[in-house]
Amino acid sequence: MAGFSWFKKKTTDAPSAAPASDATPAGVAQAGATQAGAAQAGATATAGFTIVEPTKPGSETGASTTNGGSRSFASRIRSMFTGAKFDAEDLSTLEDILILADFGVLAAAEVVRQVKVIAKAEGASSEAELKAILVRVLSDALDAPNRALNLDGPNLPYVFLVVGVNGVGKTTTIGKLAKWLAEGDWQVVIGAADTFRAAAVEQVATWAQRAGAKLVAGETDGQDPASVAFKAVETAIEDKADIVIIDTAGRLQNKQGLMDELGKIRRVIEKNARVSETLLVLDATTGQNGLVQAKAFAEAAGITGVVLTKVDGTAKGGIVYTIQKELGVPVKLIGFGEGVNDFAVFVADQFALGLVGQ
Ligand SMILES: Nc1nc2c(ncn2[C@@H]2O[C@H](COP(=O)(O)OP(=O)(O)OP(=O)(O)O)[C@@H](O)[C@H]2O)c(=O)[nH]1
Ligand SMILES: [Mg+2]
Repeated sequence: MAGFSWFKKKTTDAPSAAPASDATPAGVAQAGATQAGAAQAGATATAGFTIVEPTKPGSETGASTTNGGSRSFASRIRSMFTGAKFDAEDLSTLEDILILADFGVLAAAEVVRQVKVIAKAEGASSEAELKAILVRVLSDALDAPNRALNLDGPNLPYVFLVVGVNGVGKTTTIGKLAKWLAEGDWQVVIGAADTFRAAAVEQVATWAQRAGAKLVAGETDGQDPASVAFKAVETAIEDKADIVIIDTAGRLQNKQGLMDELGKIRRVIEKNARVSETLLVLDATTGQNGLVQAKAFAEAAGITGVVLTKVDGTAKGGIVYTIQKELGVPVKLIGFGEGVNDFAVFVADQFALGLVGQ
């Protein structure tokens, strides 16, 4: 099945997620429009905040040049078996490959056990047959019922809080996500609540412009991030916008003060709106350390979904399995490049196919 579906906004009073086909959204027809003077046009300063009005997304730079616009991501995942073969007679070699692919020792043993049981029942013994069984085992294990982004409920705006350690791809993900939602006709406001460094605001502003999203930023470095989140929600309510996405500063999971700050941001948002999603962004190349991060953020911030980024790099992907098994938190989105389109909804069977390399 295709790896990507639009959350096309319904034109009813109570918006809800309606994953449709891979149809090209209306907004895409606008590609090629110029962005003359877009950067600062419409920027206004109101009592301690800068609000930058969106301009129509154009054909500009962020677009992926690497995947031809295709949203299929199986081919972008690094196969576990590149350069490695396993012995169909002795599945301990498969177990080793799974461990090297970041499954962790217990998970690898469990996957091999299941493959063995099915292979025996079906009389499968060749490497190709066993790989096909492995795909089935992995895609069944990775399937989760609550995979879709929560764009439901009668009250707008839906607020997405995006959290994670430094440099994992939070801001890039927000840019991709905002563009994708905007193409599905959702009106998006981005809150630049990473006030830690000035460059962070510039970076998210560039993404907001690409995505056609309104940006709400603080006026001074180090401004209370919760105040920016509050203002972003307030602005979205005034605008009757659909979605607010809050960018936060990267923080190490063992820095208690910074983790507590996430609680404060959430409480402030909740004065006026509900947090629909708290998305933890994880860099797939960090392997099993991702689980340590996920546990800490789950505890401190109550995460509702994981975004796995950099799946295009040296990532091995097995961490997805461990996180879902151990935390019960679904991987909702994956990022596989730096371009605005290098982003997809996680689809278990595609991911399994990519991992096994079929
Ligand atoms: N290859 C690849 N690079 C990515 C991906 N996502 C983000 N990056 C790159 O990773 C780097 C960090 O991305 P950011 O979006 O700035 O990460 P961040 O989590 O916002 O970082 P901080 O705000 O500093 O904590 C940038 O160079 C991005 O271009 C991805 O899916 N694949
Ligand atoms: Mg950032």
